[in-house]
Amino acid sequence: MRSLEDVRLYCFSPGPFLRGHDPLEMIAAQIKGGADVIQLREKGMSKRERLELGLRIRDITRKEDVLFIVNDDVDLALILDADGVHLGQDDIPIKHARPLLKDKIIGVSTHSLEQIRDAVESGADYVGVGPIFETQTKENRAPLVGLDLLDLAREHCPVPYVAIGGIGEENIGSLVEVGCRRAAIISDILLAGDIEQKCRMLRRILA
Ligand code: TZP
Ligand code: MG
Repeated sequence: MRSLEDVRLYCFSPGPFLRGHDPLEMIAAQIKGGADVIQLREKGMSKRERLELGLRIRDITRKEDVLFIVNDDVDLALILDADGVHLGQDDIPIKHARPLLKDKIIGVSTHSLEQIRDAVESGADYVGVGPIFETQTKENRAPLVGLDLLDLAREHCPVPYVAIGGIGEENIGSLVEVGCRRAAIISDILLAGDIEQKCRMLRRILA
């Protein structure tokens, strides 16, 4: 299995960016372009719809040796035999999720150095750090943390950390400048005319 250390490009199921396309085609294009992770993130779907899409994502990620992470739902992560789950600050705390998930990956969204430290102390396998830049994708986002928190994470975060929020072709180089080579990107990829090419280009900068 691909290790978290090696993750560069962290990608997502289409969510609101589906716009009549085939979700599996959009996911396959991201994988072809070098996605290391696919996260099932479908806030608008029923749990049953998430389960059905999740089964198909499990299938392709297993075949292609890409990590499969489920957003929010610990139970779905188990049912789908995903590689892990991603939890926000308002989701199930790690101490309750860990006994169920055992050695599966648990990632946690963080918005401050204190939250990074708490997540690591609780046993997070990786943390998301953001929002780095302005984004329209997440409703009720936390205040922007900017590149400064990535700078702090480089010094103080002992587990892999993934930058998120408003990252795209025009600013991804600034992550690398502060030593961060892991980016979670939604809209810049899913709105691209050629998703595979876009991923390839973004990943090359992180490599
Ligand atoms: N968490 C913090 S910002 C964000 C999430 C899920 C959305 C990132 O989406 P985009 O389109 O890459 O800015
Ligand atoms: Mg969440």
